[in-house]
Amino acid sequence: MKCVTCRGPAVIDIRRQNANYCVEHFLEQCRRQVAKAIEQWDMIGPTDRVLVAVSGGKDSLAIWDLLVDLGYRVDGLYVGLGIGDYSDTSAVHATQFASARGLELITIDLPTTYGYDIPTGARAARRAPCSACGLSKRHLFDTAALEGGYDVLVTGHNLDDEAAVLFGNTLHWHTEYLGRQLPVLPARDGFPKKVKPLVRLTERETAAYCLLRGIDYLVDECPMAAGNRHLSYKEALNDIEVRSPGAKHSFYFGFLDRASSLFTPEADEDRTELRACALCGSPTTADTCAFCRLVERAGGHRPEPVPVHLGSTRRGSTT
Ligand code: Q46
Ligand code: ZN
Ligand code: ZN
Repeated sequence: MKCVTCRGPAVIDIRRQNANYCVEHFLEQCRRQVAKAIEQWDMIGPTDRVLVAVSGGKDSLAIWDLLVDLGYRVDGLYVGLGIGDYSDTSAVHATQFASARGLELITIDLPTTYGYDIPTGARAARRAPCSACGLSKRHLFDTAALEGGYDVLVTGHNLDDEAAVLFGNTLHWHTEYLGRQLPVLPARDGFPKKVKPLVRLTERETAAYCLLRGIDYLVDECPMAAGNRHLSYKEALNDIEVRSPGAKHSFYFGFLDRASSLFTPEADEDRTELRACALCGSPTTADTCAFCRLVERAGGHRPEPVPVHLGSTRRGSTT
């Protein structure tokens, strides 16, 4: 197996590109794909202050590393979800990554600051754990980006994630979500600009990137993910990809090129109804936002929701 660029010994094959790469040229190709996504969708300006949501897993640490390598000013944001050992270990990986590189990491601990953790909060609120978790994270990421004055919020969604979400939304014809499933959402209506610069890389590639860069990420999956529909969509797409390399890529990028704009009017309709949450001021269609309602039903409490910069890599909460 030879590297497509230098003909030296290859360490990885990328079947959808029908190409093999050595270490150096694989890392270069990862950087190139991220740079291409950023340029193609005008994700990040050269002087932007960037906040990346970090879980301690391969994708978020890979994108943090790649963005720093590409010369962007990027701080990290870690949210402790209170999911037992999983959260404790993920915090260690995020913190160690940041401190080893002298990067700034903001941390928010959900149980300490908001008085609930995902497993018990979800049960009390009668929501699926991933639904309560996704809602909490989205709110805390958005708020931290806005309060911290960041120009753009980055998440580590990769091609597998986006293709699986698209698959689920298409399977059930959630057309209102299809209109919003873009790699860039501009800042508007009280939401920060949100971007996904990893959409051109698969999770196998982000794992390989971390391995080759010596990034010590949390390998364990979240214990609450078991039975999650998103995972079964990923598995289904992986089966298709084995037989038809490149299928995931053409499914997702074909959607962006040819179909996504058809659903934009429906997504825009939802936005016309937005007003400020009576409790926290976040944009919502009701009197109070879904996050504030979740906090209440989960038996938590609302603090002053302003994340605090704690200096380089120190941990703490917003209280
Ligand atoms: S952390 Fe949260 Fe994921 Fe765990 S509870 Fe579900 S959404 S699986 S990315
Ligand atoms: Zn090479
Ligand atoms: Zn609210």
